[in-house]
Amino acid sequence: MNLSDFLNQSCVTLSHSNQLSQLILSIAEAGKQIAALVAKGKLAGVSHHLDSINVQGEAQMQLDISSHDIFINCLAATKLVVGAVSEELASPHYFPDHLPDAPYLVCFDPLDGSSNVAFDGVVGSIFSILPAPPNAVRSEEMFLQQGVHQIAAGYVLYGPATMLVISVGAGTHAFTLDPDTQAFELTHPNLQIPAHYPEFAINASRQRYWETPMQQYIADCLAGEEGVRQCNFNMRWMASMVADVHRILMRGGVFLYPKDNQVIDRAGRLRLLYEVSPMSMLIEQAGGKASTGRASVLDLYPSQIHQRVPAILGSINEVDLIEQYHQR
Ligand code: AFP
Repeated sequence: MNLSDFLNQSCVTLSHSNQLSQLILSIAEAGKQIAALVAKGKLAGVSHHLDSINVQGEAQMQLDISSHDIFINCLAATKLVVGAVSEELASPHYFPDHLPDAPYLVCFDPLDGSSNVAFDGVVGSIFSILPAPPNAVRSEEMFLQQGVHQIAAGYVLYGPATMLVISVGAGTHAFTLDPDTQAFELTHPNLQIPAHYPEFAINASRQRYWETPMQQYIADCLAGEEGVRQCNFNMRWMASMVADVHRILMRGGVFLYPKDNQVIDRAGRLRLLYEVSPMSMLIEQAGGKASTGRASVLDLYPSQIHQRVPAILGSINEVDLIEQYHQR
C-alpha cells in the first residue's frame, strides 16, 4: 500500500477530511525534494555555511535554508495552511493565499541534525500539524497549543533509505521511498515500541551539567548487571534526533536530551513545537512514553514558539522509571 491509499483509508476511518491527506502528501513531496538535495552531498552546492545564524544562535547552512524554502513552497501550494513555525525563522510565516477556511498550522524543523551533513550522517525533517483556530488573529499565540491537540506528526529520514514516519492519531506507521517509482510504500505498519530495551541514547559528554536524577539514572545503567538495574545497557548517540528516535521506534530504548545546567535558563537543547512534541506523538502512538522527567510532553502548554524542553522518550517502563528517579 502506498502513502496516498493509506491516508485515504485512514481519513475515512478517522473522519479526517481528505484535506489532511493532501497536506501530508505535500509534506511527503517536500521530503522527496530534500532527499534529492541531501543525496547529492557537496555536489548540490548547498553544504556551505552562511554568515547568518538562526534564532537558536546556530550557524546556518545553505541546505537548512533550501530545505526550509522547499517546505514553505510545498505548504503554500496546498492553500490549506494559515501559518508555519520553522526552526529557521524567528517569527511565524503566514501564507497570504490560503483558503478562507484553511484548517491547519504546521510547525517544522526542515533539516534536523544538519551538522551531520558535513560527514554524510543521517539527517531528517520533522513536522507537526495543528488545528488553525477559526477566525483567529495571526499571532504566535495560535501556535501555542498542547501537543495532545496535534492532528498529525511525522518525520522524513534521509538515510540509506528515505523513510517517512507518520501518525494521524491511529498508531505510528513507516513508509519507505521506492527510488524507482518515487512512491512511499507502507513497509512498517503500526510500529510497537517494546516496554523495555536496555539501550539509552544521550550525549554523555554533558554528564556534569545534568540534574542529579539523570546523573543517577545513567550511573545505574552504567553499573550494569552488578548494579541496582541488574542488567547490562548499551549506548547509541547519532546526534541526530530523527535517527535516534527512528531506532527507538524500530527496536526500543530511550532517547534522552535532559535539562542541563550549562545554560541555566535553558531547559535542554531541543525545541518543543517542532522537535519534541511531534516525536512525542509518534512515540506514544507506538506504545511508548514521552516525558520531561516531571511531566507528560503532550500536556505541556507552550510558552513561546521556540521554547526548549527536556526530552525523555521511548520504552514505557524505562521512561516510567526515569520519572521515579525525578520524584525521589
Ligand atoms: P543540529 O541540527 O545542530 O545538528 O542539532 C541536532 C539536534 O538538534 C538533534 O537532532 C540532536 O539530537 C541534538 O541536537 C544533538 O545534540 P549534541 O550536539 O549535544 O549531540
